[in-house]
Parts: sequence; structure tokens; C-alpha cells
Amino acid sequence: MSRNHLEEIQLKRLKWTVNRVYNNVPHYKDKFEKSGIAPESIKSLADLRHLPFTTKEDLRNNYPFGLFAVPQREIVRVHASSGTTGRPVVVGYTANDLNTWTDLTARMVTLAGVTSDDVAQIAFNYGLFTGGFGLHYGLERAGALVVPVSGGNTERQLMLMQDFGTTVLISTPSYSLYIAEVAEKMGIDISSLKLKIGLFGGEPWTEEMRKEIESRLHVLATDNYGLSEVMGPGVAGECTYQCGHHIAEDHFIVETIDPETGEVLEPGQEGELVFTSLTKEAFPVIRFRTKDISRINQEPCQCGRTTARMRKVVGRTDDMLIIRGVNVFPSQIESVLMTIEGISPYYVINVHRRNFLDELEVLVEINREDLLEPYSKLEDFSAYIRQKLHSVLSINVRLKIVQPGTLERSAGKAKRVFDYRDQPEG
Ligand code: DLL
Repeated sequence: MSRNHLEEIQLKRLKWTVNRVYNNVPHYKDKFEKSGIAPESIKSLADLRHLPFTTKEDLRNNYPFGLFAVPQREIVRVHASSGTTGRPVVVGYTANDLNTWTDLTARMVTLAGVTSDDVAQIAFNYGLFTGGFGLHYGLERAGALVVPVSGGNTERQLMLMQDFGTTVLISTPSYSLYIAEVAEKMGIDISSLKLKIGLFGGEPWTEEMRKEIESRLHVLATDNYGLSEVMGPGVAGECTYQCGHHIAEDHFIVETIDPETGEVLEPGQEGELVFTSLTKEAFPVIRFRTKDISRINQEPCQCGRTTARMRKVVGRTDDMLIIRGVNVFPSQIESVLMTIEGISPYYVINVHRRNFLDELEVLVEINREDLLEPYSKLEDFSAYIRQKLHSVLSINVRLKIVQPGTLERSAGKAKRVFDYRDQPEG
């Protein structure tokens, strides 16, 4: 589809969405009126930038169903965003919304090479998290044989992979590495499995982590991106060229903004992604600020598709640590650690404030017992890692090396950053 044609469709759908939220959702009506906007103000796509942003706070304040744009009897499913504390954000779907969502996840898995010949094992949790159900229906629509095993019980996951001839694994990238680790411990030769594609998403992961997954699981590891507030998985996903996530632009308009000023950036500039839904009935979102950092590329892809692509997410604005004035993304630390021989792909980042100074502590787990002795060898290894981290981050890091198998493995999204700066010292 040409960009002109796409933009025609987007404008028509944007007008439809703006009208609906204005007439059906008091929160949007109030906000629009405060900004002096009426639905008729949207005459071109460029007018989008006059609409106010929607933040996670807005969604929380309207917990649970306050932003639904249809009567509750038309809602057939709810999901909720992840997050362990406070009120979750609840999102709703009409029957039409579920149909669209299924089309989009089917489109996304097809991009990654899944066909009706595949056996797709879904190791995402089924539940309020959108990962399990979202991929489930899309994979079925793409014709794959779906194994809805859900997350956890890793030995069973491996047994099913062997017995059912699983060809596609669907999980968080961090969980896939744990599956590889357990397989190695159980003496299973992963190259003898039929696995060929990994559909990974739900959390940030680096190119270095991708290489590690591809070599240990013998798959083409593709990344897909989504968020409950916007729909769930299916918002964007990589094709087999792995060069950016194709965005479902016929259903969502993406903008990148400067997270500090809110100013809209040109395609190609790095900033915070902002999404506006174009076809959602139950839970439309206008200019939702994701806090995810990426950049948009509008060049057609080698695969022939013409949708804009977003680069792999570098991290979230609220995950960026400012340590003594230096900005540090956890992904920068991951990139360094993944290239060092002798450590496992698990790490934890702790941030403390001691004597009014911020301190970054990184826990890394070695995967070879022989590195523990003699002590001088361990010291040299530790100095080497510290120096590598310093060369990328430009700050000194306190490094703690821990024994193999001691850092927590997660069957879902890995929690790696712990910020203790608000807590009393001691
Ligand atoms: O994680 C939806 C999803 C499920 C996407 C399964 C892909 C696969 P939430 O739980 O609402 O929804 O979390 C959304 O997770 O704002 C990002 O910060 C992060 N995230 C999701 N996918 C990626 C990815 C689902 N591929 C939040 N790369 C988003 C980086 C991701 N971050």
C-alpha cells in the first residue's frame, strides 16, 4: 500500500475514533474541551498533534471501566497491564475488537514466517496478561497447531517440544534462555528438536541477547512489540529480515516525541513512542504515551512491505537510571554482559544511594565453576568486566559475581532493576 493510500485510511479512521471518544467517554470530552478541540478540528493527520496526550495516570484514574467507549454489555473480554503494585490498567474488547486483534496477531506471526505447517507452543501466561490469549487466537487464525501450555513448568515444556515436534516457541526472550538452560541440564540436545522460529516479546532485549538465543535454541529469534493499553501483542512485529518491527499502521498511528518537552519528532529521531488507535471500539486510545524509547523508519523493507518500522525498543523512560548525572539504560549493561564469555545471561542491577551518592551495583552469574578459583583469577575476571562496563557507561560500577544458578529465573517478564534510592540507608 502506498503511503498516500494508507494516510487516507488513517485520516478517515482517526476522525471516526475522535468522534467516538468525544461523544462516549467523559474523560476525553473534558480534556478536548480544555484544549479547545472539537472533533471537527481534525481535518488532516497533522492535526493529530493538537490533541492532548493520554498517560498511564489517566488510565489508572479511570480504573476500572471509566474509559470504555461502549456500554458494558458490549464488552466481551477484559485484560490488564502488568505491574505488581497499585491499580492495574484495565482494557476491554468488544467482539469486533477481538476479531481485529486476532487478525493483527495472525498478521504478525505470518510476518515472522509461521504457517499452517507449524506447531506453536505458547509459553506466555494465559490470564489478564495479553500475551497468552493474544498470540493464541492469532496463531490459530494463521493455521498453526497451537499448544496452549502457558508459562512455567519448564521440564514439561521441553517434554512437549520433543513429543509434539514444536517448531515455534512463543515466550519472553528471558524465559527462552531458561528453557535452553534446563534442556542443557536435562541432557536434551536442542539441535535435535524441530524448533525453528522464536516469537519473543513482552520485554526489552538486546541484539546480543538475540544472538545468544539463536545459537542456544537454534531458532530465528524474532521480536514483537505491543502493550495492553494499545491492544496487546500485534501492534508491531519483525519479519524474517529482523530489521525493525512492522507497525500495523492501518490500525494505529505512531508518533515519536521528545519525552521531556512533548515535542513531536521527525521520523528517524529517537524518542518516546505515542500511539493512537484507529479501529478500536471498546477502549480507543488517543496519543497514548508508552514511555518506550525507539525510532521510526518509513523506508520500505527488503521484504516488500511498506509499513513504517520501529527499531527494537532500547528501554523505557522510567527504566533509564540517572547515576551521578550519567544516563544509563539497562540494555547498555546487557549488551556488554552478553558478549563476555563465562557468565550466564542473567543479571541484576541494584541502585543504592550511599552518603548522598548514587551507586550502581551489577550482579552477574558465572556459568563456569572453574572461574571461582583461585581467588586471583576471579579478581582478574571481575576487573575485566568492570572495565568493559566502564568503557560503555563511563561510570564505575560495583560488581558482584555470584555462583552458577543463583539469580532468579522468570517464566514471564524478567525483573532486573531494583532501585533502592528512595529507601533509608542501611
Ligand atoms: O507485554 C504485550 C505483549 C505480550 C507484547 C507479548 C508482546 C508479546 P504489557 O504487559 O502491557 O503488554 O506490557 C507492555 O512491555 O510498554 C514495553 O515496555 C514492554 N514490551 C512489550 N514488548 C516489548 C518488546 C505486553 N518486544 C510493555 N521489546 C511495553 C521491548 C517490550 N519492550
